[in-house]
Formats: sequence, C-alpha cells, structure tokens
Amino acid sequence: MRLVIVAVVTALLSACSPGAPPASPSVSDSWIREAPPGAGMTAGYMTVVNPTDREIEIVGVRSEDFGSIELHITTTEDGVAKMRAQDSVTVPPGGMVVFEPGGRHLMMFDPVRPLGEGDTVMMTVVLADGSEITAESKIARGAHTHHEH
Ligand SMILES: [Cu+2]
Repeated sequence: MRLVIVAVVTALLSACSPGAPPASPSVSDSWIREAPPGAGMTAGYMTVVNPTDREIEIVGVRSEDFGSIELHITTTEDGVAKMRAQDSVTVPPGGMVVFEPGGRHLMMFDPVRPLGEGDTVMMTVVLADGSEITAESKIARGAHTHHEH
C-alpha cells in the first residue's frame, strides 16, 4: 500500500513544472438534469476553474453511470438553437469555463441506472496532459447551485 501511495505522489509531482503554483484545476457547481424515465440522454453542467499559469484542455468526461459523455455547445443561429459536439474545451490560465443551460453542456448518453433528483454521480474530467479531475455531480430538476438562494 505504501509503495502505491509513493508512486502516485511521484506521478503527481512529476506532472508539475518547477515554480508552478500548488493550486490545480478544479470542477465545481456540477449538476445533471433529471431526465424523464427511460430517456436515453440528459445534460450535465459544471464550472471548470484553472488556477494554474498554463492553459488546460478538457478532452473528455466519463462516468460509470453513463455509456458515453460528449462536450457540446449550444449556439443560436437565425433564432434556432443548435448544438454541436466539440473535441475539446480550453480553459485559459487563471480563468474558468462555465457549462450552463443554453451554452456549453455535457451530453450524457445511456444512463446505466435510474437517476432521480438528489442522486449523486461521480464524473471524471480528462485533460489533454492525461491528468484527471474527479467531480461529484447531483441530479437536479432545474438550474440551481450558484443560482440558489
Ligand atoms: Cu447537447
């Protein structure tokens, strides 16, 4: 067990450049819209914060509770909302990217179990450098978290 822990710490340290700030990218305000029973997909939202001094690139998201997850963005063209899949999403140094209703979202396909309001889903956000951010996401009926009073 001790050997395993040492190996993990070494891997984490070697991923840092000398002089890099200790803070690492994080995911917050993550929630997934409750889908009607039997629906094959739903949308997820989150805020990704990058406190480091270099750009990070989100290349994917996965969860044991969904068959697949895509990065999507909704745009309005001629008054019609359309969504497109994106291969990656870049978060600038010291910046953040917000996934929220009407904009960027996670398109989450094929839930493997029924998910109702209040249930918790673990997600893993994968970055281009191979590092991963684990986030806990709550099932909710509508927008909440940072809009909550
Ligand atoms: Cu979508």
